[in-house]
Amino acid sequence: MATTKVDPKLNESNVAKLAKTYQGLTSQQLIDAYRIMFASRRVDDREILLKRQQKVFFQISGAGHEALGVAAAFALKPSYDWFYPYYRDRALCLALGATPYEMLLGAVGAADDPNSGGRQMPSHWAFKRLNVVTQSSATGTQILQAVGCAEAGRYFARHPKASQKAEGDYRQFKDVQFQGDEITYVSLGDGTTSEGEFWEALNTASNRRLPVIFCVQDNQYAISVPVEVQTSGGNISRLVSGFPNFHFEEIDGTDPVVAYAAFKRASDYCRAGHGPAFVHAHVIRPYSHSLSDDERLYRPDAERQADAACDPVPRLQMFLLREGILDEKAINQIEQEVEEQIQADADRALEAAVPQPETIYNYVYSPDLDPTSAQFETQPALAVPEAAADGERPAGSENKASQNKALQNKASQNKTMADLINTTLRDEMRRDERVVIFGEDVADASREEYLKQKLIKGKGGVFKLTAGLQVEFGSDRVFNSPLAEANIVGRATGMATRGLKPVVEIQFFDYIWPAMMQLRDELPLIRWRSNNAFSAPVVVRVAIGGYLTGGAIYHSQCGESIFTHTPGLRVVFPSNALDAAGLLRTAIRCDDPVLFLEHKRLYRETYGRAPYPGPHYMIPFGKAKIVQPGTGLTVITYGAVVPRALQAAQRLEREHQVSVELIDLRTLNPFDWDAIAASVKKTNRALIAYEDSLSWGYGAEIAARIADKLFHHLDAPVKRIAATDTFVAYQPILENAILPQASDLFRAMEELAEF
Ligand SMILES: Cc1ncc(C[n+]2csc(CCOP(=O)(O)OP(=O)(O)O)c2C)c(N)n1
Ligand SMILES: [Mg+2]
Repeated sequence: MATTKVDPKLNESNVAKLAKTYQGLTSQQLIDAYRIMFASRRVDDREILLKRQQKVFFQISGAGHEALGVAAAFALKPSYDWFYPYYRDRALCLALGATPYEMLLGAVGAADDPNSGGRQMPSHWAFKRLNVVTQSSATGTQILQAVGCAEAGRYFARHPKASQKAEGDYRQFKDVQFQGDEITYVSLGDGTTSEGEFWEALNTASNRRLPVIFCVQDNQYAISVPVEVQTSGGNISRLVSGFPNFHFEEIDGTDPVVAYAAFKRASDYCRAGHGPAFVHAHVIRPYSHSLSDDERLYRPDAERQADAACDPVPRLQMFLLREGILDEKAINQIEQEVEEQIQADADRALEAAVPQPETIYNYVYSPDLDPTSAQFETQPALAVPEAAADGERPAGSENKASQNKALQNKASQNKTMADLINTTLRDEMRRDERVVIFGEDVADASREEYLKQKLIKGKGGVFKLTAGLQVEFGSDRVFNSPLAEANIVGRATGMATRGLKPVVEIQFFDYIWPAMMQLRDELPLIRWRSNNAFSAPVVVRVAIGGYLTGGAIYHSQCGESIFTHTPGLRVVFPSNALDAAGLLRTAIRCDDPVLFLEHKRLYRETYGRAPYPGPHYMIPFGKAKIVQPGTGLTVITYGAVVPRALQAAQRLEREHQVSVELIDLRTLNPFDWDAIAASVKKTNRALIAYEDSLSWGYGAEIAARIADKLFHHLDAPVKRIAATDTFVAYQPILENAILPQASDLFRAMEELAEF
């Protein structure tokens, strides 16, 4: 918020006092603080009024937290440091430079609301120009993202060339700015410290000595649940005090002088590179949790009155009067100016244009780079030697002709899907210094001295997909995460928001669920909910699927439709080595978040091996592959069912002379409806085959669309074949019965052909 210099005429007798400072805060800053804190409270009050008049639709206040927010903003630098606030941080945002008008635009849901363009509730802050990053309503998801943000700042400081713009991929649209001594601020309430992600974030910030200030705003309640129920012993400071490398503060957050001093010490510590800081601030919540809550139901009057006695706004007013910094007249003048401004801002916000319904699809995906476009369509290079891809020469050979021949022979060797994924990762890391890889066990060895001393070979992933990458690119770019899936996706989201390209690995699809909040409520939504102010084009590689003979319940799961049901997330599921290479490259270069599903059974399968297609081979998303053309019926499938369906189709042709058109979708979101429609119009019969359990699976949507759009072309009901509605069992006899086999597919095709 623009602050007004105090008019010395306001209080001529006290000019001398203005020179005095309070823990480093000047009198002028305290006057500014009062103006902002008062404005913050009055914006809350105005919104409450508007809510009662049904002119705004939700209200949550920053009341009681104002002194803390202003103090943090004064100790930090807008547009330089980074901010992951939460909904009580109205005063912080105003002190960083947001305006009451912008906030009121959010309250009415105006098209020009800078936070979200009317997509999010009010007080879900995002101010791109101030480095205030979009936040959600999910308590605690911002904390790991803040850690990732701090990691990105450090990465760019160490790899400044990585920040450069480049044409032809997401970097063209992703400007990077960083400062060598920047800090990331993240705040949360006392209740939110109960979320696991809070602890995961503290652990990583501590371990990596990251410049993050964690600010816990402890108003003693999480809606109606008091702090002693959330936090064992009732004091979060006590619980976190064992984390190494931290600077700790526990303060009265209703006093701006005390809070400023604490944030100054914390920020000095972080800027100097010592590690993170933890500011535990005791504040009050003089209004109920939100306008949907009535705290009188669970807080007696006496407790509420005790809170009110610590209200930071009247407290600062008293302080200014007592110190003779302002007199009553000057205070009245400030308050009147603020009131008038907010009245004018509210009137203007109520007149502001609202978003148009036809804009709802804007920014679900990048408006700049379309991964379905021809830009992502290249041909595999014929016999490109892997080693020559980046100009390397094999050592020790003078004879160029024989050298080339040897390389070509090598290149024409068929590679597995695992090989080509590894090679694609390597090529892209060479090409783009923003690519970083992390996850569980993905490094060759975290104890890199073992590698340097050549004592060990290195691991590089439980399936060895990332083998050799740490050795080639260093531990800054390829490293192990803790065993914590939310940690992986949350940090990656923060990093990508800053312009890095994290290509992270979830070791088994079966264990993706701790990351579900990040994968559902955060990563795919960063762009849409901020109305394109922010984006996070992360690639999440996941080993998926069964047919493993003994994989059992927790190493065989599919479940892709859970993610194709999430707008904003691209979902890719290749069935062979060449497609994996081409699609992974598109995933890495594109500007959207991508869930890249790699079938474990296909990693080293003989089916679908291919020569190395060169370092630029790409396949656009949304383009199916006709595995074999046919006229009798259409089979639509993907992943490990493709080779099984092919086997069944060949048998059908042999035994019944029915030719099957086999479609491998390759990408599930977007998916190639045109290919499906063209085929079904030709064959008039459709079978959708997938490995996941039958009901509510991916095939349900395809079947429904065919029934809806192609009804008049059908000669038979649309059929599905999939796993049983159970999990996958360990004993191979059971596994075979549960997962769709070539024989099941054959029978389904036979039945459909005969209908
Ligand atoms: C993950 C999640 N669970 C539940 C909620 C509903 N909810 C919104 S705010 C809130 C209480 C938060 O309390 P606290 O962290 O102490 O912050 P405060 O509101 O007191 O500042 C709850 C339970 C939510 N938004 N997100
Ligand atoms: Mg609270």
